[in-house]
Amino acid sequence: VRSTLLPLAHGALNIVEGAADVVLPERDEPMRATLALMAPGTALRDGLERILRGNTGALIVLGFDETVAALCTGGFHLDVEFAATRLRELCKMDGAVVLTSDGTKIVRAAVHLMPDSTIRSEESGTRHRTAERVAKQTGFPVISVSQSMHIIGLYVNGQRHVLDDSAAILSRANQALATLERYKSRLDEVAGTLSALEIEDLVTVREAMVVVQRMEMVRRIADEVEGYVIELGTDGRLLALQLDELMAGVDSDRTLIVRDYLPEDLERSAPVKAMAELDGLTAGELLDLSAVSRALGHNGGSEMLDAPISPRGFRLLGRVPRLPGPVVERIVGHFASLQRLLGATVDDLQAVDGVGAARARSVREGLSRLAEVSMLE
Ligand code: 3AT
Ligand code: 3AT
Ligand code: MN
Repeated sequence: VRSTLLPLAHGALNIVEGAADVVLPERDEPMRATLALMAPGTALRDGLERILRGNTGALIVLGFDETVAALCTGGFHLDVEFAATRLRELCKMDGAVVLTSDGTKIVRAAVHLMPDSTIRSEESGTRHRTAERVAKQTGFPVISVSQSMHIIGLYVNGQRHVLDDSAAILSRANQALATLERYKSRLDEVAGTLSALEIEDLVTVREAMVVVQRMEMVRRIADEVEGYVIELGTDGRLLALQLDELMAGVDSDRTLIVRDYLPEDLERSAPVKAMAELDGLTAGELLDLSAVSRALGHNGGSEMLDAPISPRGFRLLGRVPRLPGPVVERIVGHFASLQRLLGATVDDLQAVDGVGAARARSVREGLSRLAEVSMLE
């Protein structure tokens, strides 16, 4: 299951089809999906906590197929609903427990796992070595609960993750959230400046790219907070609300600004490609405005950053209330630049397909209001 990065759909203008699919690096997704499955509040986590408290260890494979079956010796076959108490009892026995990958059924118990011993493992104890190897060999996540060290470890996708208690995660999450707040207020500042420049037609590539850059920084730190939210399960509810509030509209604005400033062609895939390029920038590249503008397809030397540029108007039109996505498309398609749109009369606006007298007036008023507000800033 692919979880989308941020569950933030606050009236997002989903203008670019598939844009919502452009998420941060794929590599974290199996890890996050598994962390969600074993987060506080889930039955699996309850079972793991019981095992820790009961001072027994555990070796649990999250998934069953022929590959897993081939590694299993001994033990016995079960086919029962998962229950935290059942898991605890079964883990009192030596050997491993095998669950279905959604964690809803217990398939095998007390099995001895014999993974390929040539698979490299950094672990020392037999339990943890086995966990790491089985995870690598089968591709399924494997959980180990250490009896001697009292920790829950997760092996997935070649990574190892030790589960922390919620208090420790929350303190890291709150630090990340404070950073996010700072980044977000800086983003709001530069975005406001850009709006004012757009209205006066004084934008250079640099000012537009600063907003894109700040947006990426915000999204990246938000992604980190999102990871904590997932890991915290029911303990992360408040954090999720704060994150939601801070990130309202950021993703949809990202699509809009990219579409405003893509060099020429607006073929359907261009914005999606540009956003994938932005996702691919390293932290170092992100600090370099030339690299950011190259991701959007503006090639040229550093003097290119000082070149004037005009937006198409997607982002500012997105600020006009109650304007459906398809209408925004048609209006921008018709006028092709924000300046021409700002100069349009109600009559001009009515010439656009699907824009009647009432809507033309509300767009006209909305734009005038935006212009006034940004002059005051
Ligand atoms: P006890 O009768 O409880 O001592 P057991 O057969 O129940 O033995 P366990 O599965 O509890 O055995 O394993 C106990 C320890 O034996 C764990 C590990 O340190 C060691 N051990 C088991 N199998 C191996 C192996 N293949 N290679 C090295 N050490 C092993
Ligand atoms: P602790 O941190 O002590 O819990 P460990 O890596 O030191 O883990 P041990 O060698 O003490 O592991 O083994 C503890 C138990 O782990 C013994 C057995 O119930 C289980 N175990 C170890 N290897 C396997 C295996 N290959 N298949 C199934 N169960 C295993
Ligand atoms: Mn041990």
